[in-house]
Amino acid sequence: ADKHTLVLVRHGESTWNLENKFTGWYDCPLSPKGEEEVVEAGRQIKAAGIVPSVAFTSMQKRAIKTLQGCLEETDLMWLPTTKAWELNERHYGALQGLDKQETVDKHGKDQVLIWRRSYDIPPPTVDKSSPHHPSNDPRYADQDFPEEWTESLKTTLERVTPYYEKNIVPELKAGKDVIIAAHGNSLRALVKHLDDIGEDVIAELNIPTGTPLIYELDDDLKPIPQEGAIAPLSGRYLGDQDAIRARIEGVKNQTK
Ligand code: DG2
Repeated sequence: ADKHTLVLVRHGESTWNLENKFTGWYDCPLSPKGEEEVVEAGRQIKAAGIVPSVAFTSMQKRAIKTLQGCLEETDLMWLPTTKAWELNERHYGALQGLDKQETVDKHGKDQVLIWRRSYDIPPPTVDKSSPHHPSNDPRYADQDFPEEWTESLKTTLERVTPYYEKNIVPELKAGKDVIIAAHGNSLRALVKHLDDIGEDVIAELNIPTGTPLIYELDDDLKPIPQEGAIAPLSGRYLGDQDAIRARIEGVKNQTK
């Protein structure tokens, strides 16, 4: 039977990850460390002998640059690449631009954890008067977003999953191995779907920056559990497993 390889990679550390700010759809670049992480991610993909034949990313430069870094190291910069807003990070509503720790000091860590990790409780909304509302950004000119905008993991999943089914599944079924460079929460939504992870369990899942996550899918595109996978994921992270666990803790500890 055919095996289908799907490479997922959260972008390398961004400047706003470094500054510990809620980012969402704000288009910040990679930090210098993030630039290094994506080169390393590309090297690991190459060393694992993985050769994707089609690529997807979001409309945000931290993911686009991450994809380019991976493709540069694997000498695959020519790959057909689709940039889709549906793979964007979860919009963080009125939290975008705020310091994560200051927000804890103001609202308490329980409330902030609800905003960061609950399945269906969204952060407060922005309206069209905010520079963070997508109607003020020309890249979304073809889209119509509600007057009051924010996203929970649930509503993020409700755009990531249909996009995956409609645009990425056909490539996998055609025998192509796929690489997707995206974001902490858009990838949490995608792995929730792939591994059928429950709402309580997904709340505990943090995805590290710049670390390729390799899924092998069967003919029905169900994940085949990989050796070395960290539950509840069936996919395995490439690289030093202790360093990866430390990176995962780092994401969690952005709000203490
Ligand atoms: C981070 C995730 O998104 O933040 O929007 O601040 O993956 O694009 O860096 P990313 C953000 P948390 O949900 O982990 O707070």
